Amino acid sequence: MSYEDLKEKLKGFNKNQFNQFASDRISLHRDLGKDTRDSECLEQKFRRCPGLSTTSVIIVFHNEAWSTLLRTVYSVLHTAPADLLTEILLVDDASTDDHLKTRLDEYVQQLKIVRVLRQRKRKGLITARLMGAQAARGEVLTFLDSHCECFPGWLEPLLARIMEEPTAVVSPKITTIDQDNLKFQKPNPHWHHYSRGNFNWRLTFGWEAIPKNERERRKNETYPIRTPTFAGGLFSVSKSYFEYIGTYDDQMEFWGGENLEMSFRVWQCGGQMEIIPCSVVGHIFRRRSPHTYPNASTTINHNLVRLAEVWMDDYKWIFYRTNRQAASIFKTNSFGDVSERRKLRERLQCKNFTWYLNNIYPEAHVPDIKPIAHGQLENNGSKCHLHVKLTKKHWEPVRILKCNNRGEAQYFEYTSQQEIRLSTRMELCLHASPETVLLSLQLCRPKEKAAPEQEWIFTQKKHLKNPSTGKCLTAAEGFVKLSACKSTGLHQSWVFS
Ligand code: UD2
Ligand code: MN
Repeated sequence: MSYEDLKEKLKGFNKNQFNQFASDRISLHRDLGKDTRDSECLEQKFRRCPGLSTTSVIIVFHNEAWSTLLRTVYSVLHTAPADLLTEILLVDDASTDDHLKTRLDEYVQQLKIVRVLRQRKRKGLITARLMGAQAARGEVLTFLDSHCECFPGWLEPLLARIMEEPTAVVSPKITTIDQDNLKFQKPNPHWHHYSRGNFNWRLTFGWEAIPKNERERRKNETYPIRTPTFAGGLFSVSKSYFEYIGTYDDQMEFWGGENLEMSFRVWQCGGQMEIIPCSVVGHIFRRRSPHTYPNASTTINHNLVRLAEVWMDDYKWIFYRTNRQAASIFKTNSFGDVSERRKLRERLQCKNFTWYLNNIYPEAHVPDIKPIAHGQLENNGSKCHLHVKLTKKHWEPVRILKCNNRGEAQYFEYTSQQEIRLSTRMELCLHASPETVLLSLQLCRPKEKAAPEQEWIFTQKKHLKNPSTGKCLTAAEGFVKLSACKSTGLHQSWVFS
């Protein structure tokens, strides 16, 4: 690479958080090659017109690169049967890049069925999608992000499922387009662990393997996978069902949370969220978001508090304990008015969140709504509080537990199963290793009862005693360790403050 090329590559990466330099040099019409889906997908037949409903494809964007946006558009045009595709609506969320203005308008004119709509003021993807949905003329709405590519045969299985079950909200299997080299990860028939969506108590979306009962329910690969939540960017829904079920919460701003809100709402109000593995669409996943907007982290929490207030009943307290900024948005009542959304829940006679957890996501670990004790874990002898330095990797055990007053205040909770959980990382438990005096925070292993290393008895002397080792949590020179329980002194005396 010349110096100039290198400069251009870095600039593209900074702006988009993917390799725009590479994208700009790949054909807008690239062929993804041989259809590698499961043979059961290839054998499926679909009735042509009149048969499946027609769809409007809605793509919202904010300052998307030209090549990725247009490759998304062409990919839809090349893969969707013409008689099923009413139009492609590109909804601009007030982009500032020049190439997305007149140049885009003029370019898409030659494509006939592609229209550009513009949201004047930057309000985010939620209201932009609503604008697209309102203008859409197809019977089904199909949403895509602005950096996707569709694998052959992706559209028919989505539309067929909606014909069969009009209350289904269906997502394709989302495959990765590599952010560094734009390589499209093709479906592999030996994938047996088709993943589905979940969430944790910080209300972040994640992926997981399909549990056994759902694997057994599905007779073959063409069967929909029932999913507790969806990623939210790529999906089809009947336009009339989308309206019936309450579209989106239009007071959610910019980015985030709308996918969980819709997942809870659809399930609780009688619909279903599904992933159709015969439908495959690629998406460029990025490490970081390239978007800027005022108070990014409060915005997401603002959206999350809105959804918790409407859909989660008392389980919202678990979320507020794990996310103190959300708790403060709740306390100061600064999440806006949710009365319309609550009325919607009432009007549709939706089930409660307990029903959702028991029936749709019984595999979820549900912490106590009210733990036995909660707060900073403070030592009565050295007056220090327990804290840990967390890594980004949530599955990594934390070895160094400190007890001094330098670290930020962290909250722990003492659960009804006698574990000590870190409130902001509810999956991490205080863990006594019998072979060493070391303590660590490790993934909690709850079954009916806490694992022996993770069980702590809060004694009358305010000791925290691990019965499997018979030892007590002890503050010692800035750290904590396990040592023989003593009847005198305060270094083993703890309080949740
Ligand atoms: C994921 C979803 C996305 C949305 C989001 C949570 C997938 C593959 N992606 O985002 O659809 O549910 O989680 O809200 O499931 N955009 C705007 N205005 C903005 C910000 C973004 O129009 O202020 C557009 C953006 O150009 C893109 C889409 O919205 O087309 C999603 O944003 P993203 O791609 O940056 O976020 P992603 O994929 O992490
Ligand atoms: Mn995206």
